[in-house]
Amino acid sequence: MSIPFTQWPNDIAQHYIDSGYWINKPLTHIIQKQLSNNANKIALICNNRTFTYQDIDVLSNQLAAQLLMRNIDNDAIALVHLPNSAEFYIVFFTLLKCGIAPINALFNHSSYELLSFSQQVKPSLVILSSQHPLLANDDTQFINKIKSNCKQPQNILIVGDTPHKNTLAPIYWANENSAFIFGKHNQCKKVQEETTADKVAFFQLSGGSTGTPKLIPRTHNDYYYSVKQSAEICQLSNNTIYLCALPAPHNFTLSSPGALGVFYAGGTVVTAADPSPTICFPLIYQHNVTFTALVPPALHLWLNSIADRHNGHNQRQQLYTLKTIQVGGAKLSSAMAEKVNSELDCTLQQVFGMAEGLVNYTHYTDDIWHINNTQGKPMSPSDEIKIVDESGAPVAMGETGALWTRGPYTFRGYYNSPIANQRAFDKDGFYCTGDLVKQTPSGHLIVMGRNKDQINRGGEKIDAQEIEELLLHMPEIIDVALVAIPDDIMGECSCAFVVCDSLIKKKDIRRFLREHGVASFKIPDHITMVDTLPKTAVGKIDKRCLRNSLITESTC
Ligand code: AMP
Ligand code: DBH
Repeated sequence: MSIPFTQWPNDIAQHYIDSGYWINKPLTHIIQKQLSNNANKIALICNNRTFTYQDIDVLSNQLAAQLLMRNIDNDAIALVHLPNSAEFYIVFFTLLKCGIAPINALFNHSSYELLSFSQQVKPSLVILSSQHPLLANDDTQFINKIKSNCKQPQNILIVGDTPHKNTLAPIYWANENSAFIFGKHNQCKKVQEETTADKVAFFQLSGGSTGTPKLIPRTHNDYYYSVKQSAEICQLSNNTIYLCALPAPHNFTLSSPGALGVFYAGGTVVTAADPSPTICFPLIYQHNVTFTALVPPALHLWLNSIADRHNGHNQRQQLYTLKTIQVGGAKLSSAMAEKVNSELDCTLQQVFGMAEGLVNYTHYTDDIWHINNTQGKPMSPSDEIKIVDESGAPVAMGETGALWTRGPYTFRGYYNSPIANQRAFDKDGFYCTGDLVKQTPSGHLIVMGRNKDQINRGGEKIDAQEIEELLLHMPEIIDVALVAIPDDIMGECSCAFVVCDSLIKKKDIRRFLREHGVASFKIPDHITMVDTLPKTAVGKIDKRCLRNSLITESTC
């Protein structure tokens, strides 16, 4: 049985096929298409290890053969938790070849998030990294917990530390010590791919705003289209050398155009552990990187680094080959936008996207005002958007309203979430993005704010309700609200307003969340103790009033 998901209505699906958007090919075709005349081109560089397109194909066949020996059902789900590395992509293509749909958790997710995802889907396979503190510190306890959320037989695969040799990291079953034997030259029978392109290929993660982390089913057809269209708009070619510095599973770095766009174009992906200048600048220099994607706080670090009086000049020289910097995930200020060109001597591309689908780009041909001041326009001629006021009526051109969208790569429903879907979609299948935008006469969007209960901490999304619900489990806490407050570097950070019935310290609140295994980016940056929380006329916590009332000096 295939993974259930909300399909596009038949007539619309047929329109996407007839228009040539959905090409009826599985995502594995992105690598396959390079095998005829680009097989020996370097596709991936990771810690001085290089992998050609041929290597990716051969190694993923070998790993697939091992997985298939376990008789994991076709259409099973795997939970994957790997760092930015060659193994991330090889595992991704392996699972697609097997018809197993991955959920790629972010590497800065921790036990709380992994257990929540596994509880929701009961995965048939979990793939973990020995490099994560969860395993490095205490493997048996965490593995036992996650196993109890898995389907029988519980398959837990461990990817070991990155080797110094030019090979794949050791990969082994958690209960067996011997690693599989891989060899770039050991041919292995090609996996019989049974996948069809209209099925769920994998799940993206939603930033969330309703308490439970939600999963976004992405089909081969819709995701392949978003990759292909992105690669074309961004003019990628086999000369593109892309630095993947943000988390690899993120929709931005995977498909806008991201690593998949680069593979589609036959270029090379260089993986970086994080977007810091210390890690990225030497990689850009060493591998002649031409293209990369950043969130605004990372761009801020890069600009500071090259502004350094002592070695800023040398640093700038390391970026000599870099032509384009994409910035997205959170709103970029016009002042910072201008500096991409004036200080870094690169072309800026703004990207406003979402794991649910819709992606907007500024184009190379746009005038400088649109590049620096807008978040781009929808990438597909078939993206439909409406910008509406609180009554649902379209706003006048140039006015701010809520953004709704549907299109050939925007999903139609969260996995197994009928109640959330009722709220997230209208009767015509438009998805409510939760973003407030205005549109310029040229069709570009400017993000003005948001009407979802979320904090955008420099591109990392925090679901306010998820943290509030957890904190209410602390016996001393009787009421709590998590809100976004402005931050010079992150754009926004989080502040928890807490009402307690007995004395607790702020550090106890943070420790409580840490002990529950919550990812560290979700731990409140500020905590303010208050006697009561303001309420609206209908009795809901008045977050707008809280944000306005913030006296930041006393919050840390
Ligand atoms: P996610 O749900 O985690 O995929 O995050 C998508 C959300 O990130 C969007 O709905 C926006 O709220 C925000 N976002 C992404 N790109 C930008 C951008 N360039 N400017 C402002 N907000 C952005
Ligand atoms: O923030 C995002 O989710 C995002 C940003 C840029 C995204 O999903 C994308 C591009 O595809």
